Amino acid sequence: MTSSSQLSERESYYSELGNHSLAPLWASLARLVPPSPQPSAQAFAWKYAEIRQHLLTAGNLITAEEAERRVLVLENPSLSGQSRITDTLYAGLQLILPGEVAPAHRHVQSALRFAIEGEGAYTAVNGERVSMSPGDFIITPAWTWHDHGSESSGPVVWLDGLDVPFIDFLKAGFREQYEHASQIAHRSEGEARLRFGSGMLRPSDKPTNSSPLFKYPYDQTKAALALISKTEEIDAHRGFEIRYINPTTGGDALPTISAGMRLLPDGFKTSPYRSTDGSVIVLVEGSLRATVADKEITLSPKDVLAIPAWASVTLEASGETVLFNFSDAPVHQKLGLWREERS
Ligand code: 1HN
Repeated sequence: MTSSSQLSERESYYSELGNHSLAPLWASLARLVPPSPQPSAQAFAWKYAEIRQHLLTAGNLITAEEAERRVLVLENPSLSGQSRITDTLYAGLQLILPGEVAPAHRHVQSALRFAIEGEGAYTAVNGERVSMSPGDFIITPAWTWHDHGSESSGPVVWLDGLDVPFIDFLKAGFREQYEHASQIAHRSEGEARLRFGSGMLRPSDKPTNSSPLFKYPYDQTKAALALISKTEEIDAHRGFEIRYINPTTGGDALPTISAGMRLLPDGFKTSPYRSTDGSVIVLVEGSLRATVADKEITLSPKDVLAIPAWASVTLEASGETVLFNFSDAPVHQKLGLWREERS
């Protein structure tokens, strides 16, 4: 037993240590090296019907040009002020209005876009414009110039997912503004698809960190999932699932973020699943009842769900349900840290 006089002696010793920039490891060892992952993020859902009106208000208050990016950050309530949806990922919803341009820049953070609402907007990546339609998955690899614009007649919204917290942790951030608002298009739309989307590479093509095929259209994703769901056996914990890959490596489209689409048949309920990567779901079609750790959440199309690291997940579909998801799994995998548990 430690006596109260010993305890108070220790307390004054600790505060004296603090004056010399020293700290006792034994006071923080259990927190530093937990027996299992202890994310700060909580399971949380954003209802699109509620966010949409706030986004449109932003559209009345500030232009895309002035904001540079007119985005409402999906900030996990347990990480308030930190611009994170999970402990390690950034996500936000971006609005662009007819005729607007979000000016060109580049940065070392990798980004994904998942198109949510509206037709007629485009993003340009390294001189090639691609149009965005709901369900399309588009990437902006690290250090590629990118700007967005809209020739639509209404609002266009997409979700941005970035590895911002990782770059912040590493203090490795660089960023540059382009000399004009929009990039000069020096490739025609579809060039990346022709070069890298047909299962062919030139002998001189080297593996790249990020996918050179930067747009993955929803109609193709949907067709692939439909075929798989008719011909393959369903995974009891995940449903039918595809992942967006980098055709030069077979790995994930981005070096830090894995993304894919899943299909759950009407009435299908997944068995409990958890993994060390924190993840985000955007419901595309159908309806989901999700249980994440001990929280029950119902999702409608366009709603966004944050799933903390190592939280147990079950999903129950009403109607044929399609969901987009992304996570920081590639970082775990490259460091040999990734674990999953199927129960
Ligand atoms: C960014 O460059 C975009 O290009 C969106 O649309 C969101 C969040 C953090 C840092 C950079 C964009 C971003 C971002």
